[in-house]
Formats: sequence, structure tokens, C-alpha cells
Amino acid sequence: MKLYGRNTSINVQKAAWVMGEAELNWEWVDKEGGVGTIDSPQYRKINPAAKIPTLDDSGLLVRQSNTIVRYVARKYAPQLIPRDYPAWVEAERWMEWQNSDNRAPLTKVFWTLIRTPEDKRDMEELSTVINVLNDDFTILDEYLGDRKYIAGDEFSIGDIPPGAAAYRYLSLPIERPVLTNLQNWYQKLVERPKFKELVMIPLA
Ligand SMILES: N[C@@H](CCC(=O)N[C@@H](CS)C(=O)NCC(=O)O)C(=O)O
Repeated sequence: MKLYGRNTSINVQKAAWVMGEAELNWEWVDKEGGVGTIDSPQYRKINPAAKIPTLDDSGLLVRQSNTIVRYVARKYAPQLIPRDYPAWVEAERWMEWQNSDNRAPLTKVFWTLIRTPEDKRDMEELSTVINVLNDDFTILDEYLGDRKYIAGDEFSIGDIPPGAAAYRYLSLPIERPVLTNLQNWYQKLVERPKFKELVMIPLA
């Protein structure tokens, strides 16, 4: 089994985390790479847009990070997929939330503050997007209430994409509202060795 992509990418982190939770071993290609270092004619043969991650499971190529999360859980760790529909729809809902609603503002704030030199930052736009991002995590905070995990009492695939996003969000040097429910849930993730090892990588 091979996983392609640097460990500082949130999308690679989601894939690695679910693989870690499933107790898999894998060869990790370009683990310590930088933005764009994986791009080569060979890599484009397996991922035409040269995006990361790609999982190669004995020749089966799995692309798109959330597809990898679902695939790995379904094949190797079915206990991570909620069995009853109410829990499953919430797991799926928050996976989609991360990759659709939350991704754009989080990426914008992250790129501006972590990957753009100070004199090139658009501070007005940044402040607007930080508000959008804070509102978005407030919605998650309100949803979480006193739930232990996204889908209820058990950790599931539903925690993986939002959990990786929460690490990034809570690590950014920005002002955030008080999000007690989010923090309580996040602390449970931090107790998971694979989250610490595979997601909590210094922002770069
Ligand atoms: N929808 C794709 C997005 C993949 C994506 O945009 N990956 C970024 C990193 S987070 C990438 O490949 N950037 C180019 C690079 O880092 O070389 C997924 O979820 O897998």
C-alpha cells in the first residue's frame, strides 16, 4: 500500500489519519515534500491534476481525500462507519461540510497567514474571510452541543475531515470566538495517538 503526498497537506492528513486508525502500514511517497514537489509525468499518470493524496492499494488507485477516508474505513475499519442512518447521515454531512462549505475560507486564511509574505497579504479580504470562517466553526460548535463525537457516542469517519480542519483552524494565529463544545470535542481527538502523529503537524 502506497500513500502519495506531503504530510503538511490537510487532504493527505485525512487519508493518513484514517489509515492510522485502521492500523495499516504503508509506504509514504513524498512525505516530507513541499507544495508541488510531487508533480512529475509519472505522478500525473496516476493523478492527472497532480493533486495529493493518492492511495495505491495493490494497484487500485483511490483519489480524492474523502473517498480515501470512506474506502479505507469500508475495507479495513468498518467499525468507523456508523451503522444506523441518523448517525451515518451526520457523519456524511460533516464530511461534506469540511470539503465544501469550510474548505474555501479555511484555505484562504491558511494561505494568507502561513504561505504569503506579510507585504503581499490582502488584509481587508483576510478580515472578511476570518469572519466567515469563525461563523462556520460556530455552526459546528452549536451542532456539537454535548455530543461526544460528530455522529454521537462513537468516533467515526465523520470526525476525520472536520477534525483535521479543526486542528488547522485552532492553530492559526487569529482571533476566535469562544467555542466550548468544539474545544471539548477537539480535546477527545487530541487524545487519539494517530491524530497526534498524523494530523498535528506544524503548519507550513
Ligand atoms: N479535492 C481534492 C483536493 C486535493 C488538493 O487540493 N490537494 C492539494 C494539497 S491540500 C494539492 O494537491 N496541492 C498541490 C501540492 O501540494 O503539490 C481532495 O480532497 O483530495
